[in-house]
Amino acid sequence: MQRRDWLGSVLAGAGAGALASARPAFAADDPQAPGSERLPDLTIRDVRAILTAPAGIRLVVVKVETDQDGLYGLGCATFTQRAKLVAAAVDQFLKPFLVGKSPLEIDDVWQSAHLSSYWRHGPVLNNALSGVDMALWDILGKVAGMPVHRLFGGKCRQKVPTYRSVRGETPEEVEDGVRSLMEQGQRHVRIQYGGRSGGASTYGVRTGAIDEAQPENRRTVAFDPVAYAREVPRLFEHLRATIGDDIELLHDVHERIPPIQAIRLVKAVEPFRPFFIEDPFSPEDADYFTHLRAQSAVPIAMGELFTNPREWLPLVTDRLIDFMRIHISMIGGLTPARKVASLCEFFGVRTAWHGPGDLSPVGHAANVHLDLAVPNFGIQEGRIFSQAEQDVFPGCPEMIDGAFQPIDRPGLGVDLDESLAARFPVGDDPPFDMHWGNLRLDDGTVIHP
Ligand code: GCO
Ligand code: MG
Repeated sequence: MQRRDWLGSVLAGAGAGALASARPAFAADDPQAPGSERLPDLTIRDVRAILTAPAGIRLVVVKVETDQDGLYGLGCATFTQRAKLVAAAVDQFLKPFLVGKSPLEIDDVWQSAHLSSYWRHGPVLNNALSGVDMALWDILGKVAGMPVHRLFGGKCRQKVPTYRSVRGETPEEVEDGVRSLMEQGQRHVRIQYGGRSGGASTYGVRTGAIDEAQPENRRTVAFDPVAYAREVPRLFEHLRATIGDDIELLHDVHERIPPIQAIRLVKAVEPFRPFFIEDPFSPEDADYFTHLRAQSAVPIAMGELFTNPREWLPLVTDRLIDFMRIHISMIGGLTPARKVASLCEFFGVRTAWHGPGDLSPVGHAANVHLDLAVPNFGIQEGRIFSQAEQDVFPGCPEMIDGAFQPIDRPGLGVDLDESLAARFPVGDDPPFDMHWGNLRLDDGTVIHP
């Protein structure tokens, strides 16, 4: 029956004593009724972890295959520091738990898999679950012929503004980096200060050289929190003086300095109007946020280390942070992240999902779909994907003029070429990235990485 006729009959029914006789035109379980459940009866046939490192960073992607040939989903499960542990959790535990179940009962799969280990909310199991969860949203989008952002209610914006990072050993070096990103259309730039030798990451002021004579797992990176906390406000001052106000500046403290020094640093950069200051404290020191809030109006971003709702609930409901920086796979994927975004909406907190190099293009795509669909979007950490990444992951999010473009292909819109992925094998965990657990003060005290 044509929709028009169906409506006509309903209205006619309504005309003729609607209250008494508006019998529904279709029985509740009539498969012919418009919009009734005509999705295929699918089951999960296989769940597999795929490790690859096209940019030299260990990535974990989960592939969920259905019993319909060629219909599969991909999800990001990247916990780069413990990639092989996540792969084991997927292959040895989630696969036997999920094979034979429906891929379309997404939240039930999430809840049951989450509870299946009894002990929960850890980064390894959360990432394994995230890989499956994102893959199920990918499958549903493909079945429905819709991009995931449409399943989330459709676009609230036409593109996803991003920020990218620059670092340097001198203010002039950082200034050059900011200018080059501005030429590429970036209006938000994260500025980091610090040396890089032997793998030390983007953060902090390095005082000592790397002791190359030491075996890898005992090499330390020296860091001076006092010099760092003194230098960063000067960096902001230099950039405001040389580049001016026509750029949003962000900075990541990366939870590396004592909380009281972080409060002083945040207050010291306040005159230079940072867009946000990220991770001033570690999750363990979250009670300092009330003290910071009482002394400064600098926007605060927090969350990449969160794995448990107990970590973000009080910070959001007490309005102690302004940007939610969660790494979506660390909390279990899109299903919980959507709920966090909705919670944040009611407390004036905007999203700024974690988007580093140790997130696969599938994970970046998941960020973009959520960024397009939530009303309380703030900013997205972005990056440009290398040719190798684009070859291994056809459909990588595209950056134009500082913004990720909408992904309007069904599902998450990113695929994986497994034979190419195999050309970038992941080595043994970990090759002791220098500073994870080896960042120390001059007196040898180990500090947060
Ligand atoms: C960021 C982060 C990262 C992390 C990295 C850890 O804000 O992008 O702080 O750079 O250090 O993801 O593996
Ligand atoms: Mg960070």
